[in-house]
Amino acid sequence: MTTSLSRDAAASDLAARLLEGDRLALSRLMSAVETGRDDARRQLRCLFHKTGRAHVVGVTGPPGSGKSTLTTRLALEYRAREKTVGIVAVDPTSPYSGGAILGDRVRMMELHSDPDVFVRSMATRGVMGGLARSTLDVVLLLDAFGKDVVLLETVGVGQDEVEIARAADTIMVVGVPNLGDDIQAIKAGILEIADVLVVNKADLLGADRLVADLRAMLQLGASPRGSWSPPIVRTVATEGVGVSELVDRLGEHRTYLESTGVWHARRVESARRQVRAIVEDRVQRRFERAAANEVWQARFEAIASRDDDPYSVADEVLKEVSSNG
Ligand SMILES: Nc1nc2c(ncn2[C@@H]2O[C@H](COP(=O)(O)OP(=O)(O)OP(=O)(O)O)[C@@H](O)[C@H]2O)c(=O)[nH]1
Ligand SMILES: [Mg+2]
Repeated sequence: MTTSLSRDAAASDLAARLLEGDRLALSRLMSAVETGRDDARRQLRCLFHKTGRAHVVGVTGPPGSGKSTLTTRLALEYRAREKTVGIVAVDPTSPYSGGAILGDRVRMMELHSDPDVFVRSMATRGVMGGLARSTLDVVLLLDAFGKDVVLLETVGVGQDEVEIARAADTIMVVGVPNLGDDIQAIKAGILEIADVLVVNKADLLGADRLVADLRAMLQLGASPRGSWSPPIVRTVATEGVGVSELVDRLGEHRTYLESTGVWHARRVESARRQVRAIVEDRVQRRFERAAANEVWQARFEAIASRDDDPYSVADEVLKEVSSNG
């Protein structure tokens, strides 16, 4: 009892320190969220009403398309415009410490030393519970911390990643020329959710063709995203070319969202997704805990020997996991 009380006190203390701008408290809360510690939920609950201000921009696209390089440049551009920035990189194939090129590394270090930028790489392998749930919680923490913009980098392949990208207010899809079948590489389920399309590596041959293909694709498909038609921006992330225009377009998208009520509608939709992610996560964890129990183990044996059936057992499991806490 004493320990849980003191843990509660420590928890609310961390949340209070985060609100005062303590970066250490922020990273400790992020770790608590990632490892699925129970007190993390209490802290998130305290902080939730302080969130909702940040513009969450999803940066997604095929591996190696330049998402991290572009994210670094975007962050620098936002800083030049006096916005504070959070960066969350989900399962980056290369550590978020800068690209192979010296210039990239130098710019990365510049970001890391800026107190108004906070960079977090999600170590997905150690994450307890759903990736979507923990990523969204980390974004919430940055929002509560007061970041104006949160850039969320995910590789645009796989269900989890698309799910995460969908949680952003503005989804930016980064394509590059010459990826074999260009459009297919970008398409894989993410083109249709793009609010802003980026043709990065515009210094390479084939950029014009990709822009033309994307434009044709956009004209073909009736825009599923209301009256907004996704702009196509060319960038050379390594040089910073096109980045200022990109920040303008992202800002316009936010203005569009707010002026049309789509902002609110999307947040309602993402509230639904978030609740679902939390429910799935909790049910799964309670199930794993319960299933380790001998009584349930015996029921599984009974199913195997056809003395019981999985449907009835599932009904009972659901009753049990929803009744205790
Ligand atoms: N020529 C050219 N190279 C670029 C450009 N942008 C990024 N690169 C290079 O492309 C490589 C991959 O860049 P990253 O930023 O790591 O790409 P990423 O999409 O984050 O990669 P993953 O996170 O591994 O999926 C690096 O070597 C960059 O220097 C560009 O505009 N032009
Ligand atoms: Mg990357």
